[in-house]
Amino acid sequence: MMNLSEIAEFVDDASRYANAIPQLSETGKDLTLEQAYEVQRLSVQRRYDRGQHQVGVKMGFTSRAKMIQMGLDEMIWGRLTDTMLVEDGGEIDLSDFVHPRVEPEIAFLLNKPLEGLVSPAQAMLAVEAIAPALEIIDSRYENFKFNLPDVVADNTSTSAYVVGPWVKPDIDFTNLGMVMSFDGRPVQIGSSAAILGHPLRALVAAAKLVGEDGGRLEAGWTVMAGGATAAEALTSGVHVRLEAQNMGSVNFSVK
Ligand code: 0L1
Ligand code: MG
Repeated sequence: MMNLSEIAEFVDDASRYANAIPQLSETGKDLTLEQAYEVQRLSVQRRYDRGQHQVGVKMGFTSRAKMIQMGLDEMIWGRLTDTMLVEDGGEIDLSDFVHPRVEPEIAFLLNKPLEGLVSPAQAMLAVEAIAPALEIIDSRYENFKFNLPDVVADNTSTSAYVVGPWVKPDIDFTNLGMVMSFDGRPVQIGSSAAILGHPLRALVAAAKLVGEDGGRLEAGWTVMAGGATAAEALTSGVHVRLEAQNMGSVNFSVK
């Protein structure tokens, strides 16, 4: 059995070099959820050691659609670093990924820290802006298959994200239509309400889960609320666009 640092190196290398690896839980590396978060911390520390820095967190499994697609039903979180951000309208290269998928999300930009148990109203006071966003998830596990500790150890499949224009959070974003298109053809249609009934709940949950881990959400950070619909596999040459009602759009292309 490898120790937690060795497992962290194993998942970090898989992400760094875009290599598929066998599921930890299927190869004698069964972790508790607590150990899995420690592996995540150690593996992202390896990114920091290479000069990256944390710019936020992402929530996972905050919608029924995502839970059903992956067969898991507990909320999880992962760490976003600066090099994961792809500019709006930018391009990604498939060879940097194992088997990437994309999903429509809402992003929050914070203007003050949030820590532990906060009310939705308190969370809202820390929101500088919101934006339509796309998360590119890329489980490093073969066949995109994992159990909860596996995916947590793998930084919850985070690999890249694209954020559209930030808008003031003074619009009602409880139930806004979200249409994700590939080459102009809608592939996923949903609503911001699919995210825990209101995306702000994902921010409240992020403050709680990160707080339980001994940390806090920092001013200036981006918090990704989680996929509102199932994710779609990316293929070479595709142009992806998310149009979010009253919020604007965000797009990128695959080389
Ligand atoms: O937004 C999400 O729900 C992402 C979950 C991450 C796990 C995955 O689906 O690979
Ligand atoms: Mg996501």
